[in-house]
Amino acid sequence: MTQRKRALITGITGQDGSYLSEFLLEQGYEVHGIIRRTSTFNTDRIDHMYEDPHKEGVRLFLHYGDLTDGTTLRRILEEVQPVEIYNLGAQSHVRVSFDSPEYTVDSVGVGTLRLLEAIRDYQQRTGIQVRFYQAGSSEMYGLVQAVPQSESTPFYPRSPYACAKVYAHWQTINYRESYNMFACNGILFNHESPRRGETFVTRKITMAVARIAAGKQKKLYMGNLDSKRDWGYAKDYVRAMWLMLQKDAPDDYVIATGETHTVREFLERAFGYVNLNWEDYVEFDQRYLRPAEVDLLIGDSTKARQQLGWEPSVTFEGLVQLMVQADLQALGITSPNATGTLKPSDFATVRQELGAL
Ligand code: NDP
Ligand code: GDR
Repeated sequence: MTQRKRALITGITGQDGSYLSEFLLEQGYEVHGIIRRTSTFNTDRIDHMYEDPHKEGVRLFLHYGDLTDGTTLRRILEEVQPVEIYNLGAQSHVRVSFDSPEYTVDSVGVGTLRLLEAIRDYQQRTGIQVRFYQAGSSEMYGLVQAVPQSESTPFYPRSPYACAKVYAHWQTINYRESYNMFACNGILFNHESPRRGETFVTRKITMAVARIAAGKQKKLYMGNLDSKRDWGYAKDYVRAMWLMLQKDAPDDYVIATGETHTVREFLERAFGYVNLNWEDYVEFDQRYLRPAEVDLLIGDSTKARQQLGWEPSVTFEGLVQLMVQADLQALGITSPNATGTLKPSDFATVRQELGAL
């Protein structure tokens, strides 16, 4: 019998970690994830996959660790003996990285270095080849140099988070070239889903739309509405991570839809889905502005499309709809038909049930 492929994921409790785990389990992998000890549970996104490890045939295992703790990373590597490692763990909020720059750089930048060093020693000692994926970001492009942004566009990072990602990107290339490691950088543009963290702009908007429609919220406070992002669907993007590690040779790839929209357009479409006018609800609050902003992101993923056979499956309109629908459903509101928009009158019953009328 051939042994199952074993993958290790840092950041397994995050949006991408949860989708990637599902995907790898479907592919027959044994999946190991690193989680952080917290005083309240942080495993909501993966609870549906988790089973008692004492049971026969279990293929998802969790280990306590942290990217700021190199000793534990080494110990987990020895224990798990993975053939693929996906480094998704990060303090991933750009605005927060201005408040907490040292910690952000420690987890995102030095954390990647710790993991690469652990892999280098592990490979040298055991002779086992490990394939490594680094979760790079379109934030690395920062101040616009040229559009659309491709693998050859220069970086100009605009936040502690983005600076740390650039460092991790170049360390990954450096380890590939210095130690012949199979190490790939994905340069992923924004990708969203109903599992997106609640303080990122798309999810903040779709949750507010559902709550406003249900009469549970009156206003939505936002920052800069002019910035443009290339938004895709997270499930499509984790497939690209895996595809990179299945190639004969390691390389770096941009993953993006090639379309860009302003935050304002996202608002228009999300509120429009429930037939509300966003301007009646949205207020400005400067605490959501960043000291330096990234104005325009639009990715050119030709290389990934040609060499990995990757394509996005969800349009901007489809993404907004599926996120609003999921947040409405979470409040017990279901759309009368899957494609149509909802009228405010459709929410009357729900409002009544919630005691909001
Ligand atoms: P999330 O913020 O949803 O998840 C981040 C994960 O990292 C969580 O599991 C979190 O654990 C974990 N984590 C945080 N700090 C540490 C640490 N010190 N040590 C170990 N783990 C830690 O991010 P996404 O899933 O959206 O993104 C995944 C990766 O891809 C990140 O590296 C992000 O920077 C990058 N990226 C994301 C893009 C996007 O649009 N989503 C685009 C491009 C890159 P906990 O649950 O305990 O907080
Ligand atoms: P981003 O995502 O910074 O692109 O990083 P985010 O959703 O936080 O912001 C997108 C844009 O919206 C503007 N904005 C607001 N943002 C938030 N969070 N809250 C607000 O109230 C608000 N109002 C306006 C922002 O200024 C920004 O221009 C995400 C993260 O997932 C990173 O980890 C990842 O690397 C990049 O995407 C690609």
